[in-house]
Amino acid sequence: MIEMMGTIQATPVSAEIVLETRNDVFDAILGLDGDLLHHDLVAYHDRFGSDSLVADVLIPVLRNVGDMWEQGQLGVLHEHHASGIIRSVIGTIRRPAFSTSAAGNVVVLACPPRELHDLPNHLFSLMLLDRGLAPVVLGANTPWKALTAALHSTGAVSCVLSGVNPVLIHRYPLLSRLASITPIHLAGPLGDGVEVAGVHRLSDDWRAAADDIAAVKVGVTAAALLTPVPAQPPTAG
Ligand code: B12
Repeated sequence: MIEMMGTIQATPVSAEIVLETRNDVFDAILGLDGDLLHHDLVAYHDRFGSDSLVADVLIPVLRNVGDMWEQGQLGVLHEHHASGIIRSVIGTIRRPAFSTSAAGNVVVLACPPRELHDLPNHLFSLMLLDRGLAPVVLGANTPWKALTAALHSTGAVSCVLSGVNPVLIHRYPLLSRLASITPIHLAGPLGDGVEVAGVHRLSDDWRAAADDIAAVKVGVTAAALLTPVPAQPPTAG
């Protein structure tokens, strides 16, 4: 991979390698082979970057794990074990936060109260880092008050909320308040059917979704530049 102007250019990957890696990763999950799983994911990331690791490999594999768990072909132990390893891989490959200046770049990612599926928060944060953004991941089960405080204190250009349950449908006043602080982006089934001004549904295509957040940042920055600075009152003397 090469780094250009704060964004990562990864080596293009063939469909064959993607399929092969998905199978290897899936086998490592079935075999509870944490070392192999960790190794395969880090090696793939080193060659092909975060977008491909997340969108081409991990999301399809996680979905498969969920389907097989539902059908009783795979145990809760596999789901827990795989989640733990994936979380540690994310920690290993995450570029140091200081490589991106936080000012004007922060995106807050969170799951609402009672939502424990926070891997998408962490995985998406890798893709945002590669787009020159500074993700702040609050993760699972974030209280609304804590989220509000985080949006104020970071001056976030966007807030991404994700989850598997469409629980927000009854929280319109709360969403409106959050959207008055910064644009809100909903991802996953959590966002189904929500229609609130300032609240946007992200695409299920992870690359398109990450590009949309990067575009929001550009829009917010441009708006700030275009906003006329109020005239200063004349100073005495
Ligand atoms: C890993 C996992 C867990 C881990 C979570 C670890 C973690 N820290 O995240 C643990 C073990 C904690 C867990 C717990 C539970 N889980 Co679970 N889990 C999963 C699994 C395998 C992956 C979750 C995930 O990351 N999904 C992300 C992707 C893979 O999901 P997807 O459906 O393909 O999403 C598509 C779009 O919606 C979109 N999308 C989704 N999220 C996002 C986010 C962004 C940013 C973007 C851009 C797009 C996007 O992208 C995909 C298409 O490209 C799923 C299987 C699945 N299909 O999701 C089950 C699943 C979500 N779990 C399920 C269940 C039932 C549970 C439990 C209730 C089990 C239990 N009895 O305890 C608890 C619930 C805990 C809670 N209160 O939240 C069900 C949910 C059914 C439902 N709709 O209610 C699923 C679908 C499994 C199944 N097939 O039944 N789980």
